[in-house]
Amino acid sequence: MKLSLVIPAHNEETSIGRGIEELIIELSKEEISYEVIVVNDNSRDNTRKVIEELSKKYPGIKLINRNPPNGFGRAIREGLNNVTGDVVGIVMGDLSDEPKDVVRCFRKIQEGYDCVFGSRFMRGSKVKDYPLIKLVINRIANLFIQIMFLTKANDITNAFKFYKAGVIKAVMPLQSLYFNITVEIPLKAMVRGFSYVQIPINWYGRESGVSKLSVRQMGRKYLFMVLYVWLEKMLLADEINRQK
Ligand SMILES: Nc1nc2c(ncn2[C@@H]2O[C@H](COP(=O)(O)OP(=O)(O)O)[C@@H](O)[C@H]2O)c(=O)[nH]1
Ligand SMILES: [Mg+2]
Repeated sequence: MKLSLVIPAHNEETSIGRGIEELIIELSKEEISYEVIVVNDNSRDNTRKVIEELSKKYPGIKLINRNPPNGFGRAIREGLNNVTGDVVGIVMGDLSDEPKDVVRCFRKIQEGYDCVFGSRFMRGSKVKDYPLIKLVINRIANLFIQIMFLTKANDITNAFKFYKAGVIKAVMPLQSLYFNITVEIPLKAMVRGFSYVQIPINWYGRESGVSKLSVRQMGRKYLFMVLYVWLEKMLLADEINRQK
């Protein structure tokens, strides 16, 4: 099974090079065949150069340079449209995720699950330097999602998730332009009946660079996306009832 990693990047020159190199070293050690698709959104710093240099050393790296308008969701979607692997993982470019967790998620998919969700809030997880306000909003938002979708998955808003390639095809077309894509993909996969498991992961707050996620700007977009997929779920349930 080949692993395709999609990494969105916007002004990450200080961390992305080291992050990808550590990731690739771990994947090589585990003898996992891979491609790393970096989707760069018009970074004003040296992100592009850093990736271009690194891809000379590691041909498994593919760089996509997007044209404006920017957007986390737009970038992820473009990355997903270009994957060629059997398993797709979404990983951040700011060193927030651990290479070992990438391998663990990939192994879980190999066990047979359609989706593997990394959770920062389980026994065995470790979270470092998560801003307090974001943390509180995160827990409330995830509780809301858990109630709406009757699920034990308690970190749906976390982008760090892995899918069989067929799941990604089944959730298309995606609508989100921004960070709300982090809820759109897993919720749609759940509603469509794919199997999933969550495993504890470690997460580290960024040591350099600037956070691009503004909860104030994104809150409404997350809410609308959760409601949107919830309505899809209701429609599907209604259709199943009609056929009975
Ligand atoms: N391509 C692209 N990547 C983005 C955009 N916004 C954020 N990212 C990347 O998405 C990842 C997560 O963003 P980050 O700022 O760390 O969010 P936070 O951890 O929630 O504060 C990082 O790798 C960013 O470089 C964007 O508009 N386009
Ligand atoms: Mg981050």
